[in-house]
Amino acid sequence: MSLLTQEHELVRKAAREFAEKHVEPIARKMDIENYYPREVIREAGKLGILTPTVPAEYGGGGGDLRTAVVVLEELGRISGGFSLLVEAYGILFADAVNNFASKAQKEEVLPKVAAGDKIGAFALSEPCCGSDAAAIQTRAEKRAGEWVINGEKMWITNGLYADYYLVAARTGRSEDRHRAITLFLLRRSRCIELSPIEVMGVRGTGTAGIKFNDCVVGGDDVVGEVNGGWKILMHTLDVGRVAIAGVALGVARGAFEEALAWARRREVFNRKLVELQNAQFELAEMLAAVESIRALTYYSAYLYDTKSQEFMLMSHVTKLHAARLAVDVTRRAVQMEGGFGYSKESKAEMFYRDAKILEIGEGTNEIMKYVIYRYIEKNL
Ligand code: COS
Repeated sequence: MSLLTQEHELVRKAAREFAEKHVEPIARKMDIENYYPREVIREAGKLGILTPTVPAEYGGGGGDLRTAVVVLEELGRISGGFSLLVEAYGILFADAVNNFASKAQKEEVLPKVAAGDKIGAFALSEPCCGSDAAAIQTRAEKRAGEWVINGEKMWITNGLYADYYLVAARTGRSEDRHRAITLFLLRRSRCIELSPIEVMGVRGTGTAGIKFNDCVVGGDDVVGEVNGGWKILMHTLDVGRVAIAGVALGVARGAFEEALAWARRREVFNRKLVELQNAQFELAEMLAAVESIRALTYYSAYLYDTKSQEFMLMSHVTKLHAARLAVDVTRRAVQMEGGFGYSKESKAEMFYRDAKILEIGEGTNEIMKYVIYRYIEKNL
């Protein structure tokens, strides 16, 4: 049984063409100059690629999670940075808004974000707390019927350029941890102070530190319910973890293709590199890893699309393995290319750096194991 339909394959074709035509020319510029591809984002918007799961009535791709994974795989094969940018944009921000925001909020935000005219960012992590999300300190206080937000966020993808932020803030006591967190839709304004963060890989993604200085929003800017933000965060991260596996799949595939092309053209000891059994075994290891990521990722996306109870566990199993395997495949690709692989001329070098964040972002490997162990404790 194939987990992908003909429709998914059509999306793949369109995403691949888009990636080769529009992303390939700017992939290195993103990486080397930390260039944020504002124009290519607009181009992606025209095809529904930015927000694969947002309904077509809002200008999104109208697909399911498998559709999103197909898109992220194809983008990641060309640029880990562009794929991650779209993941944070289309899943963490737009899919969350689509799933949990009010009709009025969706009507305001989604058409512009889906088109790439306005940028959306998901703002959860803070300088104090990444893994321990229930400890966040950004605070929203009710004053005269409005909410006033103060605090600081960190590592926010697309944060530098966003017009809309989905902000997690504390709306009760710190001791109440995850039961006192609310999500707000915050529009870009002068109360927001942004600072760029230089990162090792997935560069050109507009990663920012953000300070909120008395940002005022109305009661109708609450997304979901007051003190009900945690459920939205966890659901969004569960989905995001499979989407990240889609990025990992693309990056690993891209690195494998690089290594294969290199081994076929490189001459060593009067032979092509690919004729040496070590190179053949390495390529076999890489493809085996790529196909393992593929199987896990599409299976988990299918579990979500079919509302299976197994989804939550499998999203964590998948993210854990996909991220590790992507680091392994990209490391092998660099090794196969030798000195060239270590140079800035090589795409394998970029993929290797791009892969590392996948073991950290949207839940570290350790958090994946924490959640999996909680499952064992409760169910087995
Ligand atoms: N999906 C759905 N629900 C989840 C969940 C998940 N993945 N993980 C935890 N929960 C639920 C628990 O079932 C529990 O629910 P109840 O209050 O109904 O019992 C609640 O959330 C609190 O869970 P727990 O007691 O395990 O909370 P902890 O604070 O110990 O742990 C973790 C929460 C570590 C799982 C959470 O903070 C987390 O995911 N951290 C990583 C954050 C992250 O990925 N940041 C990166 C953002 S990059 S965009």
